[in-house]
Amino acid sequence: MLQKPRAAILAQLARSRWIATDLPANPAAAVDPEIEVMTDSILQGHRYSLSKAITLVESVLPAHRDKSTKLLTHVLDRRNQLLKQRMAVALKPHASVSGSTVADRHPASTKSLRVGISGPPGVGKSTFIEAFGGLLTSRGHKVAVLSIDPSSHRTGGSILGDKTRMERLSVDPNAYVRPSPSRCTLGGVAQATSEAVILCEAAGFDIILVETVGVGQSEVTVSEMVDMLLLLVTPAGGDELQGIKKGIVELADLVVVNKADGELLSTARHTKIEYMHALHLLPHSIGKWRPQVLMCSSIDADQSSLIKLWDTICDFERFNAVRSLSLSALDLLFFSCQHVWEFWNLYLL
Ligand SMILES: Nc1nc2c(ncn2[C@@H]2O[C@H](COP(=O)(O)OP(=O)(O)OP(=O)(O)O)[C@@H](O)[C@H]2O)c(=O)[nH]1
Ligand SMILES: [Mg+2]
Repeated sequence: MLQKPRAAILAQLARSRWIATDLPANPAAAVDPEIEVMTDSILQGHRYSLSKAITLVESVLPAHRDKSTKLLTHVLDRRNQLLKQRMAVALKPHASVSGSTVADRHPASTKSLRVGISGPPGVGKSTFIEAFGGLLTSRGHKVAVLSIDPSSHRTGGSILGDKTRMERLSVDPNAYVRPSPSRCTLGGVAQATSEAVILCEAAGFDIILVETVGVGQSEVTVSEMVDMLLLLVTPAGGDELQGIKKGIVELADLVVVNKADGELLSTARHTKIEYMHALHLLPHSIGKWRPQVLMCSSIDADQSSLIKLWDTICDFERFNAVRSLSLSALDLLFFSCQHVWEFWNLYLL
């Protein structure tokens, strides 16, 4: 069970960023010098403090739970202040582009994109993240990689495997790779991962990649904490498609047929068409993003498929930005109509 303040923090921050400014201030957290120092260090992007903080939120010791709740609250408070300052600067007429305030230059005052990467074991998630993460850091992004693998306590080899498959990203100064927490339950792992996401954002990582093994329930959990869910599938015939749970495909914003290279390229093309047909049969709400199917190779040197994938992710972001703007405008219109109607009822009828 989540403790109440912790649950409140997570509920508010599961998807949003700076909206959680109304969180009740926690004076205890503000006066704890250790929390203060740690928060400062995280906000300045120091990865040692970030790792220490993630270890703290992963801990199940009661004393650590209390401390990590204080830390999360304080980190959120401070980050929200920085974001507010940044917004204020941006809204000022003739705001300077170079940025003169602390918030303007602060790594924690940028908006982040959370992408969940899921798929069956062996589909190539880690290899994909290594290649895709490298592409993003080369374009000036700061990328954090977190993984949810509730099976790792059984197999025991997954943590080492991921580290060796993300060799370059692990030593990239603009990337941060965090192996799976070793808790046994999916709920426990997911909670620690949500909190780790918050801490990585505070440390200035603007793209958070959350890797999960395709075991069904973990996709549902991950899809609730990310902006976009990417489902990696292997180039295989219809049998494979039958085997993948319908629910997982329904959750995906992008289906990516991985390993589309060499001898597998033509199979990948067929698989792509099969998934396009399958997605076409799923119900689709008007005004919502229609999931797309792409092919990709994580080992191709030219990276063109990864670049196309990134462009599609950007399209998705733009689509959702426009959608939320239109929804806000509709809300406003509805609100005004309601008031006109009340006024009409009260005074004119
Ligand atoms: N040809 C080809 N092979 C790939 C590609 N991506 C990954 N592989 C290979 O697929 C195998 C599995 O890759 P991983 O990245 O470990 O897969 P994973 O999904 O992370 O595996 P788990 O973490 O164990 O679930 C490795 O042998 C990779 O070399 C690709 O784009 N093309
Ligand atoms: Mg992996």
